[in-house]
Amino acid sequence: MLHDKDRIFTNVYGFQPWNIAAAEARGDWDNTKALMEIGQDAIIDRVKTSGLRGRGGAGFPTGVKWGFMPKEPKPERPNFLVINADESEPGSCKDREIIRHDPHKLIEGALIAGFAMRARAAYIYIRGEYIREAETLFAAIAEAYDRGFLGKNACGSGYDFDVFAHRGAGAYICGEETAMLESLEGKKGQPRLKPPFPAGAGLYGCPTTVNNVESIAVVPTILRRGPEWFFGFGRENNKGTKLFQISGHVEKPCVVEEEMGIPFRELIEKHCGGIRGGWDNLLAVIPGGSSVPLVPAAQIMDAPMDFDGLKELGSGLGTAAVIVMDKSTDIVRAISRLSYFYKHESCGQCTPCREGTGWMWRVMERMRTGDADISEIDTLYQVTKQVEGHTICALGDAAAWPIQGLIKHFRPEMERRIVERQGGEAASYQEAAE
Ligand code: L3W
Ligand code: SF4
Repeated sequence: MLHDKDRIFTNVYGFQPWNIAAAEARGDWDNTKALMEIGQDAIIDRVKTSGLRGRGGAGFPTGVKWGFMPKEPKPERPNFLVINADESEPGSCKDREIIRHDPHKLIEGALIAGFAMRARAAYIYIRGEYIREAETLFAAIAEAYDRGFLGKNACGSGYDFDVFAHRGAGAYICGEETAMLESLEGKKGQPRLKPPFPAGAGLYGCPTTVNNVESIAVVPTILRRGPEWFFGFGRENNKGTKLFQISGHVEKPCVVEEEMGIPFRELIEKHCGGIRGGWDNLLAVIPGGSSVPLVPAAQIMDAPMDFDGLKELGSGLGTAAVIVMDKSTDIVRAISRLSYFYKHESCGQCTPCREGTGWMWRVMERMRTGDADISEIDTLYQVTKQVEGHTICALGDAAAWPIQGLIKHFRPEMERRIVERQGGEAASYQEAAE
């Protein structure tokens, strides 16, 4: 169980001001120069030792990713750090709280991470709709420059480092790392084929690491408290603490930092006051943001909320955006609405996604109303399989997986609607859910 003293984000609810004086009182920017004096490779080694895995959805080991960056960048081809604050995943709202209330953790983390990777500068790409958050971020960066923490000889370390914030313009796809690089370069935000990965050819063709806000913001605390401290939380391969964002049909939706691997039931009981209408009223949960398959109530109860625990259930931790749905939810309509989201946000450059997302949404709408044919459930599933893994970026997979989860766990409900629409009889909605 995580105690308050173990929490990294001590101001996540904004009980104290975000400004630099309050941040310093919370321990941020405390002799950052000494942290940098550990040395660039030693910082990367400590991040590897901590077990930190990327907090943006994919869970790639952060220290390993940093290790891909050239150790001796050429002056004409500098290294860059790009911080992904384009938080647009439905259900995801943790990076917003960091930027609103604890922006200096992110900015100090940018300096340390950028220094470790020999980066010339960091670009923080912030979601366009985060207007107030962007204002806070710009102001916090200005404070850090005023204090000499950024810019030439940052923190008196002898290292020159700039941090720029860049506002997005409302496209979900710009949260995909290579679309973000295109967008930063002033082009249309469309994902690039990988490889090459950004570490080989990223921003302006230069070596670049793209990390999520939370991944960067935890780094100063990990270094101050020691990698073993962070490694002490969670299960093997799923270490540390994590911001969970719980929305939907719980008594008290919230964002909370907890230990990785906390069982679902404990997370909800401890921080959300339980399920609306009691545990018997739980229908299903999307545990990691809209891009991962749902998990039915019976399977999620005791599941460890981490990368491997949720993978074993055929789902994923993603950004730890936990969307809770009780039995009042029209589950087919909910997934159909997500299908519309992916259709709307597809950048359109590859055929399986451009055509497939529209096709899947239109069939899902007929599933919702019961106007489809039962045989189309299998056809729909086959189409999701044709999209999955056959596109340039993960948006195609993200559009396919929620539908696959629906078919896997709620096929009787899909069939019931069709049968009833045609005047027949079928199992009740509750029976279908079980
Ligand atoms: C060098 C290699 N680098 C992998 C790097 C790669 C990237 C990271 C992870 O998708 C998921 C997606 C969403 N050499 C490398 C290498 N890398 N192999 O590691 O890469 P990847 O491809 O596994 O994932 P991704 O493209 O980053 C992220 C899911 O997250 N998601 C949504 C997230 C939404 C937000 C948001 O709103 N803020 O983050 C939720 O589940 O569907 O599957 O850096 O370059 N050999
Ligand atoms: Fe664009 Fe979709 Fe292809 Fe991704 S999968 S590159 S969003 S068309």
